[in-house]
Amino acid sequence: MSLSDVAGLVRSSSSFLVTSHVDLDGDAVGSELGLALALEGMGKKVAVVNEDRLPSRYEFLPGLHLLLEPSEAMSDVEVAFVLDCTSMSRIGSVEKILANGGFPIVNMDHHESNARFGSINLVRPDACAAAVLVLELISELGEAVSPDVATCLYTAVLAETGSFRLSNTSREALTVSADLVQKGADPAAIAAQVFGRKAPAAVRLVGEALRSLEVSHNGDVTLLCLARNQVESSGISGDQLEGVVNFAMAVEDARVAVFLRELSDGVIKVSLRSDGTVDVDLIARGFGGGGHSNAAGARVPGTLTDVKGRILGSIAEVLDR
Ligand SMILES: [Mn+2]
Repeated sequence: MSLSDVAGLVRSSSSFLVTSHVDLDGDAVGSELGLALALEGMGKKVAVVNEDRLPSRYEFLPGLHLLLEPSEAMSDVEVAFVLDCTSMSRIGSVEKILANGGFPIVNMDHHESNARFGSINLVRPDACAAAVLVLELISELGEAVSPDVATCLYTAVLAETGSFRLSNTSREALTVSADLVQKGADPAAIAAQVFGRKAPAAVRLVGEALRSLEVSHNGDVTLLCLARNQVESSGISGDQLEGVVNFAMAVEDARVAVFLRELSDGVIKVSLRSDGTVDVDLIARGFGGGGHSNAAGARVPGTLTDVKGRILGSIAEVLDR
């Protein structure tokens, strides 16, 4: 099945559900809202449904009126789109809606490790972001890209390329971004929203994370962590900590950077980055997570100390190979 088959399915259907992975990031949110707004613009009924709440830094995006709670998801879905998501289990609780729905699932993703779980799978690992696939579908449909859609998709590319710094900052990432600016995305305004909206308590909490820095394995591995009580006493929501792992990756000579955050249910959220010489997707998959070779994550049950030991052990195994 190809892009034109998906376009045909869109034309012949009228009610859509759009979802993505848990631990919503910029590519997930931007791709979802961009696609949903484009479908709405075609006169379609569409809802964006996620397990997670929208991270506050993305509350500026257009299309928030299309977000529904999983409990509010409509019963007349004809087609579901799963964007930027490697497997059904990464969808979280929304998986139940899809598993029992009886409607086709269009899996649009750019992760190498994508499990091809959809009725239709459009997976292109060399795409810098899932948003690029959304843009290709809109173009296949012959629809114009509105300034609102351009804003969502540009935000996705900006976030997914780490502000055009990561190894997925391809020629395509830049040409697509230039095209989206042409269509109405405002780079400075978007960057200010995505990177400049932290509460003072969140900045102090990032400071606590930075003070926890540990460097090991002869400087190859850097690690930051935050315990549950640190996050809870700060009173800020964990989504304001997106990107903290990049501070660990900024340490000179670091090959693998780790950020561990203890969630309220005793699960540790693990974020991994690499300089490109180590495949952190492989490491994350060993803990039930996944991602890309240079940026991946997992949610691991256990105490901070226990999970830290296991993650560092797994990284050491790869480095010593
Ligand atoms: Mn992505």
